[in-house]
Amino acid sequence: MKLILAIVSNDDASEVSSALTKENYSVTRLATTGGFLRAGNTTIIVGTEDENVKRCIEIIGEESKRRTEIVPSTASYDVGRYASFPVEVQVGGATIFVLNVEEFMKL
Ligand code: 2BA
Repeated sequence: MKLILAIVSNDDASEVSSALTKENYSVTRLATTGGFLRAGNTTIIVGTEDENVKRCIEIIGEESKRRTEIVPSTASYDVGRYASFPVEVQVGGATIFVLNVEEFMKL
């Protein structure tokens, strides 16, 4: 058995967990914070048999693809004057750890 820890963006967390649940994976979601950006993200925990790991990672990848979005940004160019312009930002993606599970029990 394996334990999969997948860190995904908050925007993708619902789609990832719904898609996993639909394919009968048991899922736990934790609200987490990235150490570098100090922004919220979501850690998804899945315990599953070895033969299901590949499909689980596929689903996470499908629902959290790294993509570019255009967002409005504001810059100050003079005292009290601001200009708004669109900037491209990278969103999505997943950081995944797969761990061996020594024991699994439900009491
Ligand atoms: P990613 O590498 O895609 O990582 C996204 C989030 O995944 C991270 O959020 C962190 O919460 C988690 N994560 C990634 N690698 C991990 C690991 N080896 N162990 C535990 N958790 C891990 P943040 O820490 O806020 O990082 C956000 C993004 O900032 C990263 O995206 C990366 O592109 C960049 N970054 C992170 N650390 C950096 C550093 N020391 N220098 C430059 N850029 C960094």
